[in-house]
Amino acid sequence: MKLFYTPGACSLSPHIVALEAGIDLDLCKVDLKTHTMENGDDFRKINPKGYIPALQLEGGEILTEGATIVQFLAEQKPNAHLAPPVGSLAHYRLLEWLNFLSAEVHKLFKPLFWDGPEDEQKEARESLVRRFDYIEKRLVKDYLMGDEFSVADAYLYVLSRWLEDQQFDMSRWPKLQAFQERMAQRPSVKQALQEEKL
Ligand SMILES: N[C@@H](CCC(=O)N[C@@H](CS)C(=O)NCC(=O)O)C(=O)O
Repeated sequence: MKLFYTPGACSLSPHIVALEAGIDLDLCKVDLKTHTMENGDDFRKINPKGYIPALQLEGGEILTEGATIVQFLAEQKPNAHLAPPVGSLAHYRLLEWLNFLSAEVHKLFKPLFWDGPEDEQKEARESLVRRFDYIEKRLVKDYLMGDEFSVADAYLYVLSRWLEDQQFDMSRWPKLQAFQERMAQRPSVKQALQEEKL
């Protein structure tokens, strides 16, 4: 399988999950400003939506949307226990987290990364603080779903790195900081950061 990625962007989450699952990935870097791949081809031919991540499956089909890709990867290797069994309540808890991270947290970074108008940036920063205050309260155990790592943690880790990039005061969220340190110790995270040259 091939992952279309941009270093440090949301595609880092499926990259980490694939390593956790023991799935070999080819990596293809995408420049988001020009929408081109390393060979100069237009990435929009791969994903007409124009954004990463995109996963090319063995048969050539393209799967998009980070929250979907990580579930797909987890289900390829059920013995890696990266997601609870489909149909269990825990599975819906996982979907609840993935949807929250995607729709209510990830999107808020957009005006910050793409230099949106100042008032939009201010509003996004205030909303992000509220969202991460909520996450901080819910991080009562080592990981979002409890004692065990799940695919939602890879997503949260990537989003929490962006807080640092955007100079948020991380001391407001000590449990999140401890979570980041815990994640940084995982071999999958070390390897993904190294492969993305971060
Ligand atoms: N809904 C998509 C959003 C992905 C997304 O926002 N990707 C960003 C990088 S983190 C991107 O490629 N932005 C460039 C663009 O939208 O043109 C998902 O969750 O996978």
